[in-house]
Amino acid sequence: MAHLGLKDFAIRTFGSSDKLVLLIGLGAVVAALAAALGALAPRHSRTALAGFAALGLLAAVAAVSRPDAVPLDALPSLAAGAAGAVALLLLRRALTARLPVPLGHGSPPGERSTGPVAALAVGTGRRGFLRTGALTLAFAAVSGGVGRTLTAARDAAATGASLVLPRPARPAPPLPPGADLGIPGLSPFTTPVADFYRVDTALVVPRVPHQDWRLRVHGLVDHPVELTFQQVLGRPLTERDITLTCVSNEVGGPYAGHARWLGADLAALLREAGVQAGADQILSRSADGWTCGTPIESVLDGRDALLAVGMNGRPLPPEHGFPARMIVPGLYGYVSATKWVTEIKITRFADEQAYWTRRGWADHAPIKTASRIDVPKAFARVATGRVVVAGVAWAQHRGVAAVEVRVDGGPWKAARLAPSTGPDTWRQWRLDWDATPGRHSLEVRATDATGHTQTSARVAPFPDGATGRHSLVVTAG
Ligand SMILES: Nc1nc2c(c(=O)[nH]1)N[C@H]1C(S)=C(S)[C@@H](COP(=O)(O)O)O[C@H]1N2
Ligand SMILES: [Mo]
Repeated sequence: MAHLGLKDFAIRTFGSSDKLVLLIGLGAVVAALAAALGALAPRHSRTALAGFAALGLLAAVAAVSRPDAVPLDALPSLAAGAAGAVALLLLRRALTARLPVPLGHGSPPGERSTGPVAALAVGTGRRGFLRTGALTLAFAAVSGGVGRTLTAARDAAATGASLVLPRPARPAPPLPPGADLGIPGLSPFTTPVADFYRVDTALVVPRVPHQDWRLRVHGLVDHPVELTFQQVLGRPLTERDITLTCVSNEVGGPYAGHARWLGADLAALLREAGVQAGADQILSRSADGWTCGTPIESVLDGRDALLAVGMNGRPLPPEHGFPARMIVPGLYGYVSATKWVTEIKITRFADEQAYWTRRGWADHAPIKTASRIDVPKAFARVATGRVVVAGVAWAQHRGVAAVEVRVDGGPWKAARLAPSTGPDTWRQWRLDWDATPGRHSLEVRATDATGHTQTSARVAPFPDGATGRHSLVVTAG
């Protein structure tokens, strides 16, 4: 069970929006280790130097073990380790050079000041130590600043902020009035891009300039193709409302969002390439090396699978896959929604596995029927009398047929559903409840268009999505 827990932790921690916390934590740990090595240095200089070398090596191994790594990626880490060691030597020389008896083995005093490292030192004694320290800091700041400026310039070119996307050849049907019930605290029907959940294995968002981007379609196809971003924009584009959900979403969890996507017809692209008999998997790969296995039949069965370039009327933001990503209605994101996609290989499930399926997650993962109470919030205090209970429900590519709510385990009552926007989107719902004073539990369940009603059996997200009903407790009065 422990390894399942770890996988869950990994998909969420490295996946969700807590990356800033992760980065700050990493920085703090490295700073603490460096300080400890510095404290060690006066008495155990060899150990301290070895410590910096080990830190650099560790970081290099981490960098090279990333899915898209090239050997050169080890360089910054090795350089950082070496810089740490050199700084340590400089500072130590500066501090000890004036001491009457040199530390360590009794080498002649002259040797210490003529060594290559001592020649770099800018002073000796306490003043020298401070000056060397200041110079070391300045060097770190300048090299860090130069690095940041270079990445910022590259990022600006990569964001595509100035891009204007073509109009869709097939626009999305307008949303029926009332698709958004407009209830305060209820998730808006269309999730603003800034609030859209983010899940991926990338610690730093990949920045892929659209000018350099290519999509290669190959494998078990008659005509391999390679597309530029301009060529994708030149195809007839489809606009569709599709709700995305993550397999690691717990019952009542936040990892679902709705957007209006714009993209090229993925099925048409595959048909042009000519899928060969026997192929059953689309193995897609992102610019950062993550892979995803999608059943071919789900993309070719007539649903609106997209090679998406737009989200809510704008180019994809870098966090959500600029310049292009896959969107396949009805399947959890890890088997359908490759961001920063650069490669589509037609293959067979029996021959190749993708990033998460190699780690035990299911290779076929349709989104399970689910519902969530958004208002009132758990443990909220509400007035007695009429209380609006509201939320969202989803059952992508089947459609939500009914939502029911019950209070304190009593009879199920039908909630009022917002008008349908098709089988691939979530639906908002509301129920007016007459609250009596005291503590109450609220519970929700959805039924999809195939007649399946959510079970009460609680199952964890691993390996193919959670089941169970969302419930919460509120106090009226
Ligand atoms: N390149 C890449 N694409 C990815 C992932 C990833 O880790 N790397 N994660 C997938 C998962 S698990 C989900 S749920 C969706 C989330 O898409 P979003 O971050 O745009 O909400 O992206 C999918 N696409
Ligand atoms: Mo996911």
